[in-house]
Amino acid sequence: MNNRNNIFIPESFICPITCEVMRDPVQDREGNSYERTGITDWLSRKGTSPISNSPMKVDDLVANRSLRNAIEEHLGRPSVPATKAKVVLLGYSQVGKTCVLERFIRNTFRSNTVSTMSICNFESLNMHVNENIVKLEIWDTAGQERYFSALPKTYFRDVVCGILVFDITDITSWDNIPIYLEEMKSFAPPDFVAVLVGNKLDLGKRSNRVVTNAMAADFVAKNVDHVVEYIETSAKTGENVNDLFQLVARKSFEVLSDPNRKVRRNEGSITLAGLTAETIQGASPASAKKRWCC
Ligand SMILES: Nc1nc2c(ncn2[C@@H]2O[C@H](COP(=O)(O)OP(=O)(O)OP(=O)(O)O)[C@@H](O)[C@H]2O)c(=O)[nH]1
Ligand SMILES: [Mg+2]
Repeated sequence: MNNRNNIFIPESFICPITCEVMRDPVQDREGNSYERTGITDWLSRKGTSPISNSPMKVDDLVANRSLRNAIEEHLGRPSVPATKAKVVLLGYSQVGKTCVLERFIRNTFRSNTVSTMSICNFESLNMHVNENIVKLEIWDTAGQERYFSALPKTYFRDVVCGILVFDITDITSWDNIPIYLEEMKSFAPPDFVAVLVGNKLDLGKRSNRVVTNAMAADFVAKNVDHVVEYIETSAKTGENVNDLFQLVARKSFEVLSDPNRKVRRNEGSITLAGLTAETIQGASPASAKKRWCC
């Protein structure tokens, strides 16, 4: 039992290495949690678990978000107010949008999923960006056209960051990426950022890859106004999934903390509930050009 500044702190909130309340807990394969910096430093020197003494690597560690949220909840939420960022997952059906989100939030993977049919799935959690806290509100969308086209355009109104997901082994999913970007350009605030994600990296390693790094890099280069980075993930193995959302939190925070943001959002025309005059007046170029590969 711990008592710091008259607040009761359960043992499970204390890192066994640093003996401090954990801010960024990570979990090993045996289910033990540690403060990230403490265990990283320990492993670089010893290479074994401090609890069982068995061999352990930094790669064996995964973020323990539920514990972090529990700690923050217990301590009365973070002292720094969170900046809220609406994030939307977009991409063709079956590319793994729901699985990537599940991997990040619950650290689980299902090999048989049901296609998302609504826009009701959203997850929210706090992420640290240096000393700041960004509350990511991550909305999953349906990739199937009949459900996606039913998505109200107001849905994009306050989106700060789009995660454009394709499957590196599926060319159709790649061919559809520009459609999602156009959709965001038409309906999201003008300063939105997008991260391009090539998912199913585990399959690509078995020479099934059809979308190359060069193709993705070329797309980013041609869309630098919005697409800020390309990252490859595997929801199955978890590879780069945490890095993806850390990147999303960082980029979202950059957008939201830009002092010129408000000015830019109102630049040149009226904005009605986040929609620009161009959007209000005419049909979007995206919807005119829309081509779905079914
Ligand atoms: N091998 C492998 N399979 C994956 C990966 N991510 C998702 N899958 C599989 O791909 C299928 C589709 O995953 P979902 O997450 O449901 O795809 P989605 O993009 O949400 O699909 P919609 O909801 O229809 O838009 C499932 O069978 C998953 O198990 C991955 O990284 N590697
Ligand atoms: Mg889905």
